[in-house]
Amino acid sequence: MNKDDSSMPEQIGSVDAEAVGSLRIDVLTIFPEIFEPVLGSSIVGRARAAGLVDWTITDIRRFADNKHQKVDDRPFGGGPGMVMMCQPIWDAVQHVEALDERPATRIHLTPQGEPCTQRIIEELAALPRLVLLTGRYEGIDQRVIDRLEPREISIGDFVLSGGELPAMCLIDAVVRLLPGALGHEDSAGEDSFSVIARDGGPENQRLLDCPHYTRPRVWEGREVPEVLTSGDHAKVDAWRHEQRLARTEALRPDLLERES
Ligand code: 9D3
Repeated sequence: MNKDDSSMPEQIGSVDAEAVGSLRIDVLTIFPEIFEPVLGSSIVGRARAAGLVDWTITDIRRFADNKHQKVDDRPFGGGPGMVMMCQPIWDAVQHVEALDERPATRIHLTPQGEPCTQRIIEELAALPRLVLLTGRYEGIDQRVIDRLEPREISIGDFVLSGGELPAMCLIDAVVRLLPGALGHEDSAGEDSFSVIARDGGPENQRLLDCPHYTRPRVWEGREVPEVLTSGDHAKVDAWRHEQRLARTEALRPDLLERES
């Protein structure tokens, strides 16, 4: 378990993670226990073991100023639900930011935020440090948001019960872009939504991925497209690019109109 305050970058083999510019992420939440099982697995966990990223998960309740560890209260003006109070959140942010001298980019995961895109993820992956603030209940008292001035990000126009899953989505998307995080170096460049620069041309569009096939060559009477078994790599590349364009035109024409 990676507990709060255990934030020293690890030195793995001969690679000094600090020297190559590792990413530090601090998450503030009232559900700290749900992060490690997800983040500890797969690419993100391996990236941490390799020293490319480190994170701390901090329980906002630690900063409650009352013995009941209460961090929410009833909304002024009435209405259903509860609102997260200013003081515990302010104190938690001050605490985690003091754990490291690198400047932090504050991010509040909220349904009101800017819809997340791969372009935003790429921006975040270039930063040294992220502090992610996740809300529960009806949200966070606006005054502490106004004082913290975080970047506000949503993961899409659907309603979740809190910002924890969005924070984990963001961390997964950012960490897999860190140099060395993926086994196959080219994998990230061929993702759906990644910028295509084919033949070094000016094309700067985010396309959907092409279809993929593996053995057997014939399954239940269904054959793999012949070009993929031809051994002609140039033809395979051209076919894949056509498939990406055709799929994007058919399924997501909005991606072709929007500037990346
Ligand atoms: C159902 C309550 N809504 C008002 C009628 C407001 C509301 C508050 C808090 C709705 C959802 C949430 C919890 N969601 C998040 O914190 C959240 C979120 C999301 O719900 N969808 C997409 N991205 C995000 S980022 C954070």
